[in-house]
Amino acid sequence: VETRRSFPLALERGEILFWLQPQVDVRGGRVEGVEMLVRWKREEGMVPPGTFIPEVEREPALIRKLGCHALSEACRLRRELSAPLPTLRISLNIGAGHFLHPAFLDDVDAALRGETGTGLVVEVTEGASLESPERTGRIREELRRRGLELSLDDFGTGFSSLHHVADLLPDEIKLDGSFMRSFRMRTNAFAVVGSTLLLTDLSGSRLVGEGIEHRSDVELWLRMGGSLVQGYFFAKPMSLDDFKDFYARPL
Ligand code: G
Ligand code: G
Ligand code: MN
Ligand code: NA
Repeated sequence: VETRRSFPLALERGEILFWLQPQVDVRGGRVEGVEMLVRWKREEGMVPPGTFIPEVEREPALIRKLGCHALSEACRLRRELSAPLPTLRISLNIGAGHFLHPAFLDDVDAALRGETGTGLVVEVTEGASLESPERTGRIREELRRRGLELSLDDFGTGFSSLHHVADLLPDEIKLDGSFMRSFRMRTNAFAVVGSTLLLTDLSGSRLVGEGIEHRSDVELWLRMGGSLVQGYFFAKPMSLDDFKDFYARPL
């Protein structure tokens, strides 16, 4: 009830902003992209999304508002970073309730304002894409027509079958961070990651490893044949100013 009333006001007041977490190509040794992660800037400090996103996601009007805000901020960020980093990918999270909303593509167009969507990546959870595979496939086509890419987030935590991935052919898959944790405990995660890498390689998409926290995670990822990672080992989500410093420094 608190969030339901205060979130729209927070949006109007400009208290909802995005921090950026770099996505690194550990093979090439460079920053390839950033994921925008929402923060609520209150007088008391930054509120992490865990405390309000679940409530926002339960309210279709709110998750759509947040998604529209993310889309327009992504376009703004792309303009701001286009000179120093013309090939940087900018990823944003779209909640299931917005992604499957009949007006989602209109919202994308409103944010693009006639520009191409090249460089923008829409992340949707594996679960959301499974709710409606046909619709997800159609949206993916429409996004692609506009130059945007589709990424399946939190991959491996749901019950998505390989059929689903083969039908959908997302541009990117983000392997959930829990695989990194089980990697460290030497379970069969190794086999799962290896086959997911093969799957993405053969289908011409990218696999991003999440939750990379240690140097040994990077080494493991490289040994498996992976290249793209995101995680605390390289950087936590940060402000735009901090990100500009981050990419100016060698990795
Ligand atoms: O940034 P953090 O690690 O605290 O994010 C926690 C959760 O909130 C993650 O599951 C992430 O996907 C979700 N999240 C972060 N930013 C956004 C956003 O802009 N929109 C939506 N819908 N979810 C987000
Ligand atoms: O969108 P998604 O659900 O993937 O959100 C990513 C979440 O994971 C964010 O809340 C982000 O802050 C968090 N995160 C990013 N890197 C790491 C990491 O290396 N370890 C852990 N535990 N969390 C991470
Ligand atoms: Mn994400
Ligand atoms: Na994830």
